[in-house]
Amino acid sequence: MRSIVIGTAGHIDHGKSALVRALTGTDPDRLKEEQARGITIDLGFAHLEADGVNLAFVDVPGHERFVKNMLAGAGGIDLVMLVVAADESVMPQTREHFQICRLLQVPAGVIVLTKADLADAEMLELARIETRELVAGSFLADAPIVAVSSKTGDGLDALREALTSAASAVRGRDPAGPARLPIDRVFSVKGFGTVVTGTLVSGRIRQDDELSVLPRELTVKVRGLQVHGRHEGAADAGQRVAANLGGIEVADLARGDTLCAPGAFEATRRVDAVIDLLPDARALRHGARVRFHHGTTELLARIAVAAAPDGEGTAAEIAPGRSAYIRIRFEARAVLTRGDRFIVRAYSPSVTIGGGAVLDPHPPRSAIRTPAALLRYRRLDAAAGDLTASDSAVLAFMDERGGAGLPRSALVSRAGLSASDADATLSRLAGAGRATRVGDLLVSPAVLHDLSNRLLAALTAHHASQPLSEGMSREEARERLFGRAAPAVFEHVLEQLVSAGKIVARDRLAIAGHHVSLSPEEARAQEAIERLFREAGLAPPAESALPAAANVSAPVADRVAKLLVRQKTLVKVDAMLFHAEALAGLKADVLALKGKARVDVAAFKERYGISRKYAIPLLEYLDRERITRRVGDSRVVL
Ligand SMILES: Nc1nc2c(ncn2[C@@H]2O[C@H](COP(=O)(O)OP(=O)(O)OP(=O)(O)O)[C@@H](O)[C@H]2O)c(=O)[nH]1
Ligand SMILES: [Mg+2]
Repeated sequence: MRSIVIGTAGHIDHGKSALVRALTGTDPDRLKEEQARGITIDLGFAHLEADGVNLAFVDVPGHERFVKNMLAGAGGIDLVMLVVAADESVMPQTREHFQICRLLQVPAGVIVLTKADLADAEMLELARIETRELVAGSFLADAPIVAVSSKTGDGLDALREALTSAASAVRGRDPAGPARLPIDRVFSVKGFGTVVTGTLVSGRIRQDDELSVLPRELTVKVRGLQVHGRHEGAADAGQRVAANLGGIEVADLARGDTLCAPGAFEATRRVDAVIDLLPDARALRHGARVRFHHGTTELLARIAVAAAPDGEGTAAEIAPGRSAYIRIRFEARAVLTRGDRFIVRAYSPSVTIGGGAVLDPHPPRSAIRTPAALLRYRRLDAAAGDLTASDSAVLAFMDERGGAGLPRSALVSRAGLSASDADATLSRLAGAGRATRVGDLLVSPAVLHDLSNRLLAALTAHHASQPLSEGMSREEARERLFGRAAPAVFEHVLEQLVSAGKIVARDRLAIAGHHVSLSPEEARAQEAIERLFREAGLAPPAESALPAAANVSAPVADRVAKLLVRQKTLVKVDAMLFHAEALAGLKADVLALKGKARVDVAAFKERYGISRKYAIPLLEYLDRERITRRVGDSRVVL
């Protein structure tokens, strides 16, 4: 069955709770204090089935001191019943609650003129006119206005009809999104333990699910679920849910916490957003401390004003009725994602001053008042050319990450997409050539292009300055050019360049077709040094003896020796160089002793006619090469 959550809104004493009771038979004022004082203090809940639709009501307090509680209720509603007492007409919290619903982008609603039995035709007409004036140009501009009396029951049938027809036009919430339930109540039920309630604003929760509680970073298990008082195996987005949680005490939870799918959200201290200031609010100063309301949470925060979306005006403050790009810094951790709507109230006196939407829940620590920052805000905020605002934002996040790439998971936790939308977005952007998929990362094609070009240039320069080198080592290339890039991005660039035939990537990286080029002097030295080592066999010369022996300068001897090592003609054993053929011959000779004799240092020295200086490193070399193994003072051949 379809479920719709309907919130009340309106001034104190205008008959919101009486209306909910008249519609559902349930008194939403459940607290003793509420009943004693005849006012609503905290949220109340009731429900009704009409025309095959489940209508869940969230009744809010009208008192100006409890707007905070009203906000905790308004966060998850699909429809608003804007309640105006016919005998009093529009009052301050009628306006404030209406503005809150408008700023939260509640999609639709019904206007109810209550206490019709106390008003004559003229008063009713006046209330009707004033209410129409209030909502002109807003989402409620064409909403039906129904006059009712909760006392006599007049108009209730018409209201039920208006509600079910408005409900049928409401687009359902996304059950494919990540599970997310801002907690509005926590209590314990005898025999069950901890129970939380709230509106499941997206996704699905099943019995036995393991969920996270953010920002506390706790893990809980769903022991049981109730939807509208009935036990269910699962609850879907748009339903009011009571969840019995295992693994947690009542004292460890509070209103404002979020029950959600593990990994889907990351708590944050700082977000970028766009805000609309109410026309009758005071100007909002740069750096102002405010109360930030979102879901069922209230957080203290400071607002840094970046710029107006059109770039006009000063960033020192936001004028009433204007919008602005801002960075919000929270005094505690917030659970937010892109697209989340929020309300901002002045710190003192606490009145609603505006509201807006989160553009980036995890912005980098970058300047926000530069031309580049304004451009970035615009990319995050608005559709551009044939790009939707969401795609444009994903590309902005990707560009910002450079070679590190944007992990696929960020499309959910940062771009606010459902898993299926994230996949569709990836394919769409990659298909259009706007993004490149490298494993699990999304990388800017321009960044990849730039990395390729820089690698080619660096290899060319390397060949020019070190003609004796076969190429740049992978480690050097990675560190110098790909320092902040993901390892997968480095490999991707190499693969692309190799398959395009532009480079050769073996132990070292070289431009395709590169050959080591020796000067005549170096060529002579190479020949001389090689011969020297070949003839010396297992008793080679020290490196310091090479310049004199080959009759070249020390730098040339050094370069050539290194080249011979890279070419594996010479092999380094500890601090000494040996000819590879000498070592190969030694290995074969020692292997031939297998099963016949053990090898000890003295015999080894004698067999090859070498001193201890060579014998010890060579024996250890044989151990490392697994030709021999040391047993006590001698060695066995393996
Ligand atoms: N005559 C008459 N009285 C009504 C009607 N609706 C509500 N009342 C009375 O108006 C008073 C306030 O009603 P509530 O329903 O508590 O008002 P509310 O809007 O919920 O008030 P808060 O929750 O405190 O903001 C109560 O004494 C109700 O009995 C109505 O249709 N006719
Ligand atoms: Mg009430």
